Amino acid sequence: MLETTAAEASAVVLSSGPTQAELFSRIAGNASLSASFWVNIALAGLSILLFIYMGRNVEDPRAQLIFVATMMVPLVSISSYTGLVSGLTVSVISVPYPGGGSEDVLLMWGRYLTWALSTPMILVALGLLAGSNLTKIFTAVVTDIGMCITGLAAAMTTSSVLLRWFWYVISCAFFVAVLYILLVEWPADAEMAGTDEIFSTLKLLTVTLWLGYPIFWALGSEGLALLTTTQTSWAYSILDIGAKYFFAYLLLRWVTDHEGVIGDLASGSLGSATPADD
Ligand code: RET
Repeated sequence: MLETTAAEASAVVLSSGPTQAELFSRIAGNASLSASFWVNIALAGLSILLFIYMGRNVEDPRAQLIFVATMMVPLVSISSYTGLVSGLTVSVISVPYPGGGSEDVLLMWGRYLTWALSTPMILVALGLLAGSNLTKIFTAVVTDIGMCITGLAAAMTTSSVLLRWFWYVISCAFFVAVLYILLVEWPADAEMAGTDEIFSTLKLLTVTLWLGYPIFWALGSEGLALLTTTQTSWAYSILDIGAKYFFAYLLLRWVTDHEGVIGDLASGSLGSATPADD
């Protein structure tokens, strides 16, 4: 009886994996992996300060809303990377591979979780810039959250390799809806709003970099394991630098220089807060 209890207790310990302190020292002991986190903490911090400074005189409410949404991106990012570097939002899981077999991998699940907050902010800012209506902004945001949460499910599924990749396909389907809005709906809205030049630059940057995430997921340690955990982490960190801080800087610089254009955008979109019927 006592023996069974001891066996059960050790099974619980084994299945619960490394402690947060162990994960923390494991990450700290890998200089390159740590650097992939710290670079983003530093850049997010600098971006927050820069954007507060850039936004100090913005008065138009729509321009202010673009600022708030965009500033959330580095704020979420600094929290996300602090979670990763501290070992709070990482775990070791046994990833099953399509070719058979499985391997213990450091899963950075905090990334997917915080993307569900940061990427909708990017889309809200882009939708507002394009002068889009509430219906399209809502659709972009909910399909994007769907993409992030099902991506998290893909990364965390260890029971079946097939279901792991099925989640991946579901996430990609959500992503296609986001891409459709970015590539078809909003360019047309932006043209009518007179913001098409900056919108097309940001659209190109966003679509190109965002496509990198599912590609590196598939190639990385959580997918086919053609890349190591550290290489995968660097890939995401570099994509993040372009998709978050550089993107935000380009957008906010344009907004501060063209506050009048933003202010003139049709109040029929978000202003009336009713879904448009176009
Ligand atoms: C996952 C894996 C499953 C399939 C797809 C993915 C897409 C992720 C994307 C992430 C973008 C993140 C950004 C973060 C900035 O804060 C979840 C990797 C489609 C597009 C831009």
